[in-house]
Amino acid sequence: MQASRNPESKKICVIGLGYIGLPTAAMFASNGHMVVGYDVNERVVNALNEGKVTIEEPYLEDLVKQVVANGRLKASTKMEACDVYIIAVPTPILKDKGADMTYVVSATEAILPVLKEGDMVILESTSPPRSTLDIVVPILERSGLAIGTDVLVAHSPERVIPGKILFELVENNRIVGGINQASSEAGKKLYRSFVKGEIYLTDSTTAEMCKLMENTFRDVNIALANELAKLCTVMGINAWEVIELSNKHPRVNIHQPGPGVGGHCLAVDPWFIVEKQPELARIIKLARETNDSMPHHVFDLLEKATQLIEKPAACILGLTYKPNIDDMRESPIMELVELIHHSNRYQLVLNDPYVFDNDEVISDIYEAVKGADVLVLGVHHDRYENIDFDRIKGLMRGNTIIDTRNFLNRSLLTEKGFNIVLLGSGR
Ligand code: SAJ
Repeated sequence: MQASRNPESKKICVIGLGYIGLPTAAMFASNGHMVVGYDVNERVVNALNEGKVTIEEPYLEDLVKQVVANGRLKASTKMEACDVYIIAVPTPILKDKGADMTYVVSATEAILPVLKEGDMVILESTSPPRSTLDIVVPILERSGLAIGTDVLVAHSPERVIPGKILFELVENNRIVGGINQASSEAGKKLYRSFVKGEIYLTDSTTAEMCKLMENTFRDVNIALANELAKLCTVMGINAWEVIELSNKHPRVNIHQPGPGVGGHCLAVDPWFIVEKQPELARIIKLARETNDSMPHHVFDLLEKATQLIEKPAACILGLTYKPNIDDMRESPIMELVELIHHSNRYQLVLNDPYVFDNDEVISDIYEAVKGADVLVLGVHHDRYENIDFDRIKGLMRGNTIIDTRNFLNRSLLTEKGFNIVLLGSGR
């Protein structure tokens, strides 16, 4: 790998080539830097070196192909000396709802043998408050270098939404929280190479808390919508209408109810705050529990709709954690699938245009619905917009559709003879 002649150009190592690390690596590589993507997974490394990506994200493969072909990005399972190390490894949630920081620890330890004076280390992984100070810095100190002067350290949380990652990496505002002013300034200069949004400077612990609170804000608001949905169901009101009309108020923005909250962010990050202050983080915990209850709520709707059928045949449309992506992480629909299996009552078929590696999935929707007593619309993929319901009607054994997203045209389908059960509606 050739060093660039541009004096601002750095040799950057991005550790962890997942949903965030890979697009970030490609972005730095296409903006004047030489990038080494480090990952312990050989499959990911080999694929990248062939210009292929292992995740589905619009425009990513084209960008990766380009920067691999022009030699600005390569991947390796071996750590090599660079100027900047960006840690973008997963921080999964443990059974007790605490953050599993093992990957952050091993990523930081992997840097140690090659760390030298003048380097910078940035933690991008979503982490509980004080992780940069209490986990990353003490490991780096084992190098004998003066952390904060010889080596600068910052936390700069990723804030991009799957499906729009490349756009949001550039356009979103960014926070850089250094362990001191020099670290913050250096981080800002680095991200400026591709970020067009504002870059705000703060300390590392504040940056960690900002990231967690952004996702918590969304999770709590979705919980409020889900609570409203349950209330409306028993009170004979339509929650979707309540939300639409309430949101006409200039200072109200009620979120959308649904079958639950998935993904590796909203369903996880609030727990990292609860972990630190369980006595104080009461609304945050209750919101998590409310959203986690939604697959059970949908299961109850299903049970009610099929109570007179001995061995009901159910078909679920949409399995991913949100529409138009292939990401199954923490998908509430998979939790629903578990509940259905556990009940031992149903014949179950799954359908999702983005999911292939599941034996229960029948890709052709018209095959999948054959003989079904009830359909559950779990995720509103755009590709479901053109479903031929006249054809579906002829293929199903029953006529009930549970719509968990207010996606279907209820009056039209009722006219066609379907029984539409809408989550959040007591009407
Ligand atoms: N959902 C609802 N109702 C809503 C909005 C979302 O039920 O009104 C559900 C979705 O169906 C999905 C889940 O919430 O299951 C999460 O989806 P999302 O689109 O809200 O967010 P993520 O998890 O894909 O990405 C979030 C984003 N955070 C915020 O918008 C504050 C993104 O900017 C973060 O970078 C990302 O988390 C992350 O990596 O932390």
